[in-house]
Amino acid sequence: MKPKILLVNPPIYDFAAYDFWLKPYGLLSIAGYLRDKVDFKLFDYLDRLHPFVVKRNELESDRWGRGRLYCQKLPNPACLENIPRYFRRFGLPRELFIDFLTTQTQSDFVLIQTMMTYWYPGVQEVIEDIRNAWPKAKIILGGNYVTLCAKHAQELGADLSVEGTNLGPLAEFLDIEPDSEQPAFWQGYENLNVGVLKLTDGCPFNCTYCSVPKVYGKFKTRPLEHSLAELQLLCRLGVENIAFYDDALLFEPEKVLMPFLNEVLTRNIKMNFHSPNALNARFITSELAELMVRAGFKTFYLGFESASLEWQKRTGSKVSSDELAQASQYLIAAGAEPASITAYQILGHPQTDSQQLEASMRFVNSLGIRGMLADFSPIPGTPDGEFCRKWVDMDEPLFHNKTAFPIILLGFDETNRLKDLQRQLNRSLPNIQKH
Ligand code: B12
Ligand code: SF4
Repeated sequence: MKPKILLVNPPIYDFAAYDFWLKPYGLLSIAGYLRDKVDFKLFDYLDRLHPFVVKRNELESDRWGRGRLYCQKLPNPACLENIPRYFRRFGLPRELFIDFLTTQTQSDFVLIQTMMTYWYPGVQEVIEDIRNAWPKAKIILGGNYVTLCAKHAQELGADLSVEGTNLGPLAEFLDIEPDSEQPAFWQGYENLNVGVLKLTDGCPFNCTYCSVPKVYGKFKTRPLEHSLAELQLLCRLGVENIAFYDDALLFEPEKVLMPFLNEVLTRNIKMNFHSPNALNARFITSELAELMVRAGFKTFYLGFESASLEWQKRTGSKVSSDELAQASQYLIAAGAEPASITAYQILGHPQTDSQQLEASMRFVNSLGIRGMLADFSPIPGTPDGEFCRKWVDMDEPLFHNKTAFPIILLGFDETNRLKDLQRQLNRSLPNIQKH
């Protein structure tokens, strides 16, 4: 008999959360690798097509499949009680999961996705409910929080924590050999309108605030046929929007992104593509911009962070101001709407003096594209995250919270002033729409 596995994407405990094409892609990929050898069930607390959410039409999706998550207000956690923002629990109500557990046959294993390090209270909640309802089930955690805060995660009481990308311990624990040629288990959803793809792993840069180089090692491309098969599966399931979760999607584009997009055109696949995880403007040539627009890219999020040369050099020189300007021009010339091009800039980075954030925001605005402040989350094990021990206890992941840290560093008034300025600058752009 096949083992039974329940897959869970936990609720989020945070000051803010929005379904910005959020899918538990690590968990679905693992389930895909085990397909046919296991009986799966999926409970995704963040699924906005779940009947509970669909009934509340105030949570409708925007034209690219994003939208607000159902939420309930909570008191701030004790260590963040001085942060003057409302703390909430985002995702399906806890009772729905408890009902689900009491009406289903027990699974042998429960695989839980972990994501942002400071979202661990959601993982804790799920573990508690499973231990109460299904005491015999073996609980397995994997993903970003487990990888970055391994010691902390071990204290949550799971039976196995799969750190990083090595699936050996998982295969051994389940006694099943994963088949990494298989696409992710998208069939776990009854209704699906948004999918995710990842054509590459890792990144060739070494930014001082980022964990990717350490976790993934050398940049590698994934087999093109694998990604195309997964794209076809998503098309068959009726998906209209796909977000790329790559860290360096545009690096060596002739090896993977360009052949992938050429196939999309050859096969006449109509899909809206998005890049929420930031593209590197350095690699956008006029040819690549034209291909991306023609093949269906609708939104372009570019990682910029600061126009200050000193700050750029200090943090890894991933992109320069000229490269951002050039890339914006190429994208606009290729037919991208200027309002669909957004440059992210870090708010609350510890080298705040050299960052010259306000001047950088004005520079982005002068290019005629949108700016977006990406609140800084200090990550343990990175040079900048370790430096933040000066202000917060980095061994308590709640202090990595991206809403809290800029307020702790810059103060509430300064944080609000910069956010207001960003809104004003964006409103000053002609024909601006929400993208
Ligand atoms: C996609 C992504 C996002 C998406 C959202 C993803 C989601 N579903 O929530 C978007 C673009 C919205 C996003 C936003 C942000 N992100 Co982000 N994001 C990522 C990214 C690129 C991938 C995460 C992911 O889905 N991994 C899973 C899959 C895709 O990876 P994989 O390699 O195939 O997985 C393998 C293993 O990890 C393992 N595995 C993975 N999951 C599981 C689960 C189980 C059960 C098992 C057994 C194994 C397993 O098996 C897989 C196969 O080998 C990571 C960087 C990275 N490369 O990990 C940053 C990362 C997680 N993000 C980060 C940051 C900083 C942010 C932001 C704070 C940025 C900002 N300032 O706005 C925001 C926060 C949003 C919020 N509301 O708080 C940080 C982490 C911060 C932290 N403290 O945890 C990371 C690590 C990047 C970095 N800079 O170092 N992000
Ligand atoms: S370019 Fe992006 S993914 Fe690569 S190291 Fe820098 S921040 Fe991380």
